Amino acid sequence: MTETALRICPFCEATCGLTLTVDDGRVTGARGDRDDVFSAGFICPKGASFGELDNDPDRLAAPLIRRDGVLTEATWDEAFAAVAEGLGAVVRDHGGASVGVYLGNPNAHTVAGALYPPLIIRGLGTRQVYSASTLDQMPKHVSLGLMFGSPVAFTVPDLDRTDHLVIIGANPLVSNGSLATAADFPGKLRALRKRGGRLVVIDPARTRTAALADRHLAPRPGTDAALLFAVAHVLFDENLVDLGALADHVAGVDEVRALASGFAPETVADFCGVDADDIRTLARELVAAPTAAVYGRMGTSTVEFGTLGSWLVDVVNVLTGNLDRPGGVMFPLSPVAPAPRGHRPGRGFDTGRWHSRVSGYPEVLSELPTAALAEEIETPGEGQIRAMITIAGNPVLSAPDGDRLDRALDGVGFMVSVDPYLNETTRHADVILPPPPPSRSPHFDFALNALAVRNNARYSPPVLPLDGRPDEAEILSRIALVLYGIGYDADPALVDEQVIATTLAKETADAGSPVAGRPVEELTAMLPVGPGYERRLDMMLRIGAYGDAFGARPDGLTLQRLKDAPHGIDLGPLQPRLRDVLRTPSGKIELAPPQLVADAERLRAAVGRRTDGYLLIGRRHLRSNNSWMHNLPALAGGSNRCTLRMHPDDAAELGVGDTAIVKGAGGELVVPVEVTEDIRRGVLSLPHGWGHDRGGTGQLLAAGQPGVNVNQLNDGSTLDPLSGTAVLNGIPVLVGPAS
Ligand SMILES: Nc1nc2c(c(=O)[nH]1)N[C@H]1C(S)=C(S)[C@@H](COP(=O)(O)OP(=O)(O)OC[C@H]3O[C@@H](n4cnc5c(=O)[nH]c(N)nc54)[C@H](O)[C@@H]3O)O[C@H]1N2
Ligand SMILES: Nc1nc2c(c(=O)[nH]1)N[C@H]1C(S)=C(S)[C@@H](COP(=O)(O)OP(=O)(O)OC[C@H]3O[C@@H](n4cnc5c(=O)[nH]c(N)nc54)[C@H](O)[C@@H]3O)O[C@H]1N2
Ligand code: SF4
Ligand SMILES: [Mo]
Repeated sequence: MTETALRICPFCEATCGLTLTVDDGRVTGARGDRDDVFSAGFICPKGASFGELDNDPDRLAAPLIRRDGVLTEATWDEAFAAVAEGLGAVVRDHGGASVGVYLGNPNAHTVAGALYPPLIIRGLGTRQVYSASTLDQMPKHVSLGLMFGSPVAFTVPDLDRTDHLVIIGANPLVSNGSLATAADFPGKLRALRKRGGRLVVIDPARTRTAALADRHLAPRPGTDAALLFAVAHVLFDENLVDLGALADHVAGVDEVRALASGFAPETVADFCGVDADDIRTLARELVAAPTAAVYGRMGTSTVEFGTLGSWLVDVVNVLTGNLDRPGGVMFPLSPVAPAPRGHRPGRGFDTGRWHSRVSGYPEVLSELPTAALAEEIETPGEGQIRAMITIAGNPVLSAPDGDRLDRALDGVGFMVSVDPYLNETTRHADVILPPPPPSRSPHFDFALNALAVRNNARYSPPVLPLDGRPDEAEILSRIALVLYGIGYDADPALVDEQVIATTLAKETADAGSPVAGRPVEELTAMLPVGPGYERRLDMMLRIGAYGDAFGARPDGLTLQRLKDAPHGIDLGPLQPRLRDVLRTPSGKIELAPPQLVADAERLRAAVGRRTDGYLLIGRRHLRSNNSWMHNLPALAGGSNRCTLRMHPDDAAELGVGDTAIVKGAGGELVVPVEVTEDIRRGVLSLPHGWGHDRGGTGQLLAAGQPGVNVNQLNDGSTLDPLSGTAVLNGIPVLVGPAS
């Protein structure tokens, strides 16, 4: 029997609504849901492959336990018992603080990943917490925290209304957007140009996004912070600064003026590889446009000056009066954000409340740099990592120096991985607990709604039944039960009910809350009968910004309302809301936080550096997703390949033919070469997530066309100091013909 069902796509930040075709209990097709309030029918090749991914025969159907050194299928009860025993022993002998946790990217795309890992970390009481964030967006968290007092006060380009968009180091035509949740990013860029707006792209490669732009600047990798400082310089120098409505809400303008004075376009032009005139034009055009938004992503983040660059993106948005106004960059309001409580000065934001044991890296958002995970496992002494929990991550491929991490994980006392695949990382686990495929999982965008270019609320319940296996919420809850000392076989609902009780106690005691003073039992009794994650979601929606305040605002959101609107509820365009967002002690935007002012000195010193030599950058592909979609026939073929792109003049000069050898601080690789004019001279690009040739994995198709692991070129010693983020773009390499 053929049916259709709606399901939000969990494969990237665009969160498209899909219409799945279901035949006899299997997903056999996926198309864009034209009635989805947010995506209006958009879909990409990954979403269209939903069925193939859901049904991939290499997905683990049952848990694996290591027996006599070999991972073998086990029952769920045996697997949880093994986790209880393995983790229990390490916690008993060395304490919960000796357990490391690594959280990978898909945690941002699952209900379970949003709700349960914090409870596991709290249950352990560990500071050995690592995630994909320090391979990705951590610099943005730090700059937002320092400027606005909240590390999650994301400044998102108002794509639908802006007149002038500057994209720096992002390729949304391929990535479909990141830290700016927009279904059909390509369509929105075309619409911008159609309505007479302009698109500027700053990227060392002429990407698909750059090809669409009115103007493309191709800087040397790693130099955007200097370029943006020069833009600020021009704004001051030519009297173009206009804070507009922000004028009374900004501190530190004079400090920024003083700092920027050292970064004239003419001073940085060689370092950036961009003409001074082009930088001046960039600045003038930003000011001339009625509204403008500067948006930076991976290329401004995972670089040597990542936090400085992320900060300067918003410095320029502020100096041109484009922050918090329609057409500029704005703060989304998620349906699970707490109901705004008006302006209250906050405690601000700081990092370095503790430091990593071996290299002394500062904590950032209670995390340590993933680039330091291997040394924390390997180095003996008090606080050494003795056990690992990985959830939805593949750091052996995604983090620097995978060979070292591979060895380190091999030596860890006990490891449990929650992951649907046996891959380069999970092959080291003692127990693998596979979550069910997406068709059997619920979806709500806890994280990404706070990044959406239009406010909205959508929920997908599981499309298909669980068939006797636990969902990921239950898997993670049972790990939490072990750590709470309650026992894995207790009722997992206990975990959710405890969160509900604590949250409502706090909320009802807060005079600013819409449920202030109400009895907790009364509110708890109003939550729906159903899975714990649904009860928590309903609670969050009801005390949230659009919520029904448990009946006090009868028109407000509840989970039932979302279920009754399967194509979603549109909550309107982004609204100015700076006063609600600001949590700095001063109550102002801190344009010149001391940590950033100090770090600018490091940049100033770099501007004089030699600019010869090759720099390596990354590249994404439309039919790939980090390391874990190379196992699907529909996505793995054709141009989705692990090749080294280089400029023809570089290839000719070096005598490089079909194959090159690339050497970096962490190792060397022999790679097939793709010569193209679409990359700046002196720059090479190689995608990440490849290198599926380690053996002992269960992704057969991927292993058959493994590619190479670009992160092996990187020894992980170079981090953006303020955020602990690994430098993945703009790493110096040597390249030559492979003999
Ligand atoms: N050189 C270089 N390195 C990079 C990058 C780069 O641009 N260049 N990009 C970095 C970035 S931005 C990121 S986000 C990281 C990603 O780093 P990771 O998150 O460590 O790696 P992924 O490849 O995304 O691995 C995701 C894992 O989640 C599993 N998974 C998929 N769906 C589910 C699910 O529903 N539940 C669970 N529990 N598991 C699931 C997959 O099987 C896979 O093992 O890589 C980083 N590494
Ligand atoms: N199809 C597909 N979609 C994805 C993913 C995927 O693997 N495949 N991964 C998802 C994830 S985890 C993330 S975080 C997002 C990332 O989303 P994006 O940031 O949009 O994606 P990237 O392709 O990494 O874009 C980074 C761009 O920066 C450029 N660049 C590199 N170095 C520099 C530099 O120093 N300066 C400047 N100005 N530019 C530079 C690169 O050439 C590249 O075009 O994509 C997500 N979406
Ligand atoms: S753009 Fe992203 S969310 Fe939309 S269908 Fe593709 S992978 Fe899914
Ligand atoms: Mo990412």
